[in-house]
Amino acid sequence: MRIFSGIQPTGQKHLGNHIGAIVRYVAGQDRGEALYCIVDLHATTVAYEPPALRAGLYDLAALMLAAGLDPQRCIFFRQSDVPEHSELQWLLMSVTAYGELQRMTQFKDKAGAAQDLVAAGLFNYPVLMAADILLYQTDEVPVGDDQRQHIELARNIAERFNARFGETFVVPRGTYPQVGARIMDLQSPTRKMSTTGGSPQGTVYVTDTPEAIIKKFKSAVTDSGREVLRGPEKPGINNLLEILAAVRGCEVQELEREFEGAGYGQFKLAVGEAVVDYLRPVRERYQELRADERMLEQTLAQGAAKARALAAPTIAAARARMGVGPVAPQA
Ligand code: AQP
Repeated sequence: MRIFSGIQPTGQKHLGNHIGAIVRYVAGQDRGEALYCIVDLHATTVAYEPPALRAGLYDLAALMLAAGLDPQRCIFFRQSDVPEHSELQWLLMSVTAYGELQRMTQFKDKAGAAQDLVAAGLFNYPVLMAADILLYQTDEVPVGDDQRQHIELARNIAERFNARFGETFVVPRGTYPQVGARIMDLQSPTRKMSTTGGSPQGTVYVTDTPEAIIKKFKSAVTDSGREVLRGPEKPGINNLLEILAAVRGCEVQELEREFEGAGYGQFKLAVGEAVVDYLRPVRERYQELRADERMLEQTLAQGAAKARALAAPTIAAARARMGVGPVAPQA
């Protein structure tokens, strides 16, 4: 079974990225042949500064290794080191409808928030994501809930290509965590915790100090009730319950029983402390790994060589079926 997922080297990674994606990447190493890619090309589709992009890449590579990615048990690489991703994106654009891309909610959100230029790359972002996935004949794509629409598009693109040019791609399926598929902003719990659209106090970063984490949880927005129980009118408490369940690996019902009669203040502090304990080993290991950029470069380069070897037959098949380039020599 092949697992693939990509993650952007933008900003610091938050608790949503960690629970919704990174811890599941680590688990995937024991479930199949796993490939994880830092998608630096995706990060160029919105306004950015080149030195910050490179620094963000090292930050993220160190963070993922600190969280438990093991380059001996997965293929860990940088997207731009494997030019087949960009080539396949171009080929797949011939089976992607303009109207489909116009319907992508992430494009609409990000285009709406753009200060000046809305890059064509932002519009075509989901096709590059489809190329990332399809290039490796991926079965499963572990992602957070916000990626459902992009995964559906990747499936449609694969099916359309197979129908038009002949069976070429595995049609992938997205996998979503049972708890923590959409961690919400602590200050605006009806909006997802996000790198670009969140509030500073409502976003918990993996590398935040314990003091900062506790402060953010203590000031988390709740509601006018008193009971630590899930409910339709309680987005703040629902989110905190979900975070604690994900961090402890337990059911929300168990937590409702445990915190029966406890006030919101006590509960918020308990969630903050659990998150501090949960992230502490990652943060400590991160400091060590981040200092060694040479090691990070070497790790990513070795991963890219393995990824290119896996990508070669798929890109050759796509080119041949589309009639692009010379006729492939007969074996
Ligand atoms: N709030 C979230 N809860 C659960 N999972 C989440 N993911 C993102 N936000 C949440 C998942 O994290 C993975 C990496 O996402 P990315 O590469 O898009 O990184 P990002 O740009 O840092 O993600 P953000 O924070 O969501 O950014 P913006 O603000 O740009 O929208 C994906 O699997 C994603 O589902």
